Amino acid sequence: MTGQSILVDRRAGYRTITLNRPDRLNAFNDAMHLELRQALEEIEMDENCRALTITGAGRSFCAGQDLNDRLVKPGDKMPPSTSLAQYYNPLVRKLRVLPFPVIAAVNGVAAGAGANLALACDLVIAAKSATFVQAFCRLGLVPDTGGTWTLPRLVGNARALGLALLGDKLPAAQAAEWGLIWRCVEDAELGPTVDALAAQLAVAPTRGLARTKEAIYGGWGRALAAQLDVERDMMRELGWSEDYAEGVAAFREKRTPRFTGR
Ligand code: T3D
Repeated sequence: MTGQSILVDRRAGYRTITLNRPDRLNAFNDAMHLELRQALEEIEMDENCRALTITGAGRSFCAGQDLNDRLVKPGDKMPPSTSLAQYYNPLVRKLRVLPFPVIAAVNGVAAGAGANLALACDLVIAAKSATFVQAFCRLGLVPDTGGTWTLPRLVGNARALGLALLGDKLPAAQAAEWGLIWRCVEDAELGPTVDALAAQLAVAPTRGLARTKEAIYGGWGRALAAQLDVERDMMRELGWSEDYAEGVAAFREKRTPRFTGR
């Protein structure tokens, strides 16, 4: 699918979504939300898609909500926003349940909901020149798109609060050092690194990876004893999978496995 606000590129075994409103630093308006939602629904239904990358056109990853859609005349009251219920929350939920890994390729500034969209992805790779900005505090808002949940879990309360209360730009290298993201690479290396990773994931045992992300995210809300039960149940299921049989056979035959994702 090729829309105006997002571009979807079909690669061998994976798809790439590019947020495509570069003149607004890829900030979200309703049209972009709707196109993204439709693309994700189509991608989820595609059995041949085993990884997804999300990036931004131009010099930004995404600047969050398009604030031009929120203009009010001086003295007017801002109408209550429905964007979280309508768009951002379903978007995060969808990314979390997609049955394959999602990579954020953060090519430039990621601000507000754009920063937390990146952090809602399973792997975040950022260009060295990219920055992460919890811009909400400059507007009198609270970090959304999962930010209040994701940030303290990734970097602890001290850093989460520093980022959320001050709204400073966090450079990608520091984000990687703090464990907020998986990797920071030279700008010219971002595309090739992410493509190689997505291609690697597209031939990986996808069903096992889907259960892995489900177990790790779900585990944040469970006690160890309950998590052990989850692992047991998932292992029982995956023990019958074609990919497990293939993985064991390939190991014994000292060859590269040919995983199908089943
Ligand atoms: O109401 C609701 O729906 C609630 C939900 C809220 C979710 C949110 O995401 S709230 C947070 C919204 N986002 C922001 O507050 C970020 C605003 N942008 C910035 O702080 C800065 O632009 C950046 C730090 C992202 C980048 O700074 P810089 O200096 O590199 O670029 P710039 O010059 O500020 O921006 C370039 C252009 O993009 C500029 O337009 P112009 O002057 O060239 O015509 C700027 O206005 C535009 N732009 C940047 N961010 C947004 C935007 N236009 C609309 N909405 C934006 N969010």
